[in-house]
Amino acid sequence: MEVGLIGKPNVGKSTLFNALTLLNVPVGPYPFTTIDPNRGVSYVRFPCPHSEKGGPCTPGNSACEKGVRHVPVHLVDVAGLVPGAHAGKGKGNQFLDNLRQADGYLHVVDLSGSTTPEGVPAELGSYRPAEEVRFVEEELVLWVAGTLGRQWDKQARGWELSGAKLDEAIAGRLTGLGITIGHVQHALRDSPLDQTHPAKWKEEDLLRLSKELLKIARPRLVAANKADRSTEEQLTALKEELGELPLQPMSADMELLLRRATKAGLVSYQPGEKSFGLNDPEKLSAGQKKALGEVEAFLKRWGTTGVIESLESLVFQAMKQIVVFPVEDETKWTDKQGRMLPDAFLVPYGTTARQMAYRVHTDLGENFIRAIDGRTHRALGADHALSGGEVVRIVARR
Ligand SMILES: Nc1nc2c(ncn2[C@@H]2O[C@H](COP(=O)(O)OP(=O)(O)O)[C@@H](O)[C@H]2O)c(=O)[nH]1
Ligand SMILES: [Mg+2]
Repeated sequence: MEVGLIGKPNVGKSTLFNALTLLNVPVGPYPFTTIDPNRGVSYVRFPCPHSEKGGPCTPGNSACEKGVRHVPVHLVDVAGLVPGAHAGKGKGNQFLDNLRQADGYLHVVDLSGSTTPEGVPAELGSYRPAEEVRFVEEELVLWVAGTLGRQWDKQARGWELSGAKLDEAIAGRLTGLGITIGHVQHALRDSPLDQTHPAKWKEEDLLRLSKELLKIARPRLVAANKADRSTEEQLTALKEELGELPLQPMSADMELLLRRATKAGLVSYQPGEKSFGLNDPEKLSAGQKKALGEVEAFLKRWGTTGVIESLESLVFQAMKQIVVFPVEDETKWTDKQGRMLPDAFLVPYGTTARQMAYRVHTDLGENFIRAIDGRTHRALGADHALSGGEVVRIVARR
C-alpha cells in the first residue's frame, strides 16, 4: 500500500512528507523514516485490541502507544506538476511515472492562493485553489488517457475482429499504471459506452473512461495546505467548488514544527492532538517561543494541524482500507514465538480470509484450509470478508 503526494510546485508536498515521516512514536524494528529523498513510511492510527486479552501486546510491524496502533503506510513525494505535465512539461511525465504504483493520492493545494500554477510565490488570495485542483486532476486524466488511447483505432479494430475480451484488452494496456482488470470491469459496468464497438469510441469517450478509472483505481483527498495563511471563506469556497472530492484543511509547516520540537524534547505532542505541552519553558529561545506561540494560535483556530487526519481520511474513508490482526494462536492471539498481536495490516475493505492469507505469506494462501475468528472461535471460509479490527488465525496445510 502506497500513498502518493501530488500537486503543483511549492504547495508544501515535501513539508508534508517530512512531517509525516518524522519519527514521533517509539517504534520497534520498523523504520518510520525517510527511505530515500522521495519515499518514506508514515502511519495511521487504529485502536489496538490488546486490552481485550489483558494486554500488553508485542508489536512487530507497527508501534503500539497507549492502546493505539500506528499502522505503517508507505509514502512517495513527487515533484510538482504543472499544466501540460502529461505531455512532458516541467519533466511532468517523469514525475507522473513515480505515481504509477501508488494506490491513492493526497492532492496538496495552496488554500491561501499565494502561488501561481507554476508554483511561483504570489500575493495572498491571488489564485483560486479550486483551479489548481482542476488542472492537476486534468493532467492525471490526460496521463491515463495517453496510455489507454495510444493507436486506439487500430487496436480496437483488432479486438473487434479477433473477438478479444474488451476488459482484458483494456486492462492489458494499463497494467503499467497499476490499473487492474477489476478496476476496468467496475468502470465499464456503469458506462454508457458501446462495448461491442470500441473502435467507434471518440477521444472524449476515452477521456471519460480514464476519468472513471482514476476515480476507482486512485482515490484522492484534497489536502488544503497553508491554512495558517488562509481564511474561513477560502475554505468554504473551495469546498463548494470541489464537489465529491473529500477535503481536509491543514498546515504542514505547523505539524513539522511540532514534530521537530517533540524530537528535540522541547514539547510533548502526539500527532492529531489539539494542544501540546512545553517541557521546560525556561529553556526556550525567543525565536522558539514565538514559533510555538504561532502554532498555539493556529490550534486554537483550527483545532488540530489536520495533517495526520488527511492521511487517515484518505486511507480509511476514500481508499476504504481496514486494519486486521493475523495471529497463529486464536485463543492467546499470539504468533509462534508467543508475541501477542505482532502485526497489524491494512487491507482493502472486502478482503477475504484467503486473500489475507496470501498477504501474510504466499504459502499460507496456497495451502489455505480455513480461518478462525479470534473472538468467536468460529471457523471462517475462504470467501469470508474480513471486518475492521478482526483478529484471525489462518489454518493451512503444511
Ligand atoms: N504558510 C505555510 N507555508 C507552508 C506550509 N507548508 C509548506 N509551506 C511552505 O511552502 C513552501 C514550499 O514547500 P515545499 O514543501 O517545498 O513544497 P513542494 O514544492 O510542494 O514540495 C516552503 O517555503 C514551505 O515552508 C504551511 O502549512 N503554511
Ligand atoms: Mg517538493
